[in-house]
Amino acid sequence: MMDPICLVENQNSQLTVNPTALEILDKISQPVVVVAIAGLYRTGKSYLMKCLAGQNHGFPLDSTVWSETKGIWMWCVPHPSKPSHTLVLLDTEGLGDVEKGDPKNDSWIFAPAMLLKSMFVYNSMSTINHQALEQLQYLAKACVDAINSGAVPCLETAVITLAERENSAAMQKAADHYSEQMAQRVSFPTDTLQELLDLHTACEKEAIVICMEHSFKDDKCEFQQKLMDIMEKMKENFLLKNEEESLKYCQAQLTQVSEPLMEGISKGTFSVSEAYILYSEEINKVEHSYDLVLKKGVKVRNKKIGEDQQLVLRVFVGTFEKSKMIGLPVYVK
Ligand SMILES: Nc1nc2c(ncn2[C@@H]2O[C@H](COP(=O)(O)OP(=O)(O)OP(=O)(O)O)[C@@H](O)[C@H]2O)c(=O)[nH]1
Ligand SMILES: [Mg+2]
Repeated sequence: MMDPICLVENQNSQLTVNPTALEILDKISQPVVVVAIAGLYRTGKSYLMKCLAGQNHGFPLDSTVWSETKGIWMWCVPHPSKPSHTLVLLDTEGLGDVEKGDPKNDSWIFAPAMLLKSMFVYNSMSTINHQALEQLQYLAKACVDAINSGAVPCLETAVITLAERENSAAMQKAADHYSEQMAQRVSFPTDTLQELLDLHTACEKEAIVICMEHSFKDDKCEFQQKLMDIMEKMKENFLLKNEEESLKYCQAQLTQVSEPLMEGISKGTFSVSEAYILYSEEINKVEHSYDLVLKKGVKVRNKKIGEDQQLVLRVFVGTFEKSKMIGLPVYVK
């Protein structure tokens, strides 16, 4: 169990948050009950907090008449009666210490304690006296005024900021999952476009579940919609990559299967009288070999010569038809 730690420091009327204390709060994954205590100085607040924590040691106590606790101190302990809950105790600097001079100091300490707590204890010695009630009323008013003037971030703003931070992180986590899974599961090029679209749908579903699990108060599904837009853009890129990979593969295969034809051309095989027959035979062989190539992907070959010029194997037919280019096209389905 940790020792108490200063959460908000108060030095020369300047409040600063201790980053180490924030890290401790960040690491708490259990639900928390936050109890804050305020009241006049030297009235036993720290002592009461120590009793709530069920400890013999804890927040600094002393027997002088000067205020001992400075700023806001935090103590995280297991909740004594709620299993799997953390009790966060916030002990505040004593109010009304004339030595501190500026009474504004009191409301600056009181306001964050009021904002952070789920239960607030106003500590008063013996019976609750009129002065204590007036003090509480004054402080509550000062706190509300500060919130309204924007000087202190109000709880609603804090919740919105927190939700935005959590939801952005949830969206990023989900988008990362989508791109990682797509990269892992898709073997480019896919045999069909549908195969790729099916994988996209599966990864998209998983990403939405992750986003919903980690988001917080995304009532209007704004972050989920942003995630959908991000994934749509990523899908377009995967579709393009699939086409590029298929095209590359087809080109390489076509070059390979047409090697004998190209060799025939360079040897002048088609420069004889029956060149056209020989040439047609070679073209048929190329077509047949190319038909036998597996897993060509989304780019496939059109058997009709000269229809589409997406991918063209151009052959120069020597003396048979000087300067005529004949295309063997491949096109997108
Ligand atoms: N007799 C008696 N002494 C107490 C009681 N509560 C606290 N004390 C003592 O009073 C002194 C001040 O108590 P703290 O708990 O430090 O008071 P505090 O309100 O936290 O003081 P600041 O932080 O300075 O505002 C300490 O010496 C305590 O041991 C109590 O109920 N009875
Ligand atoms: Mg104290």
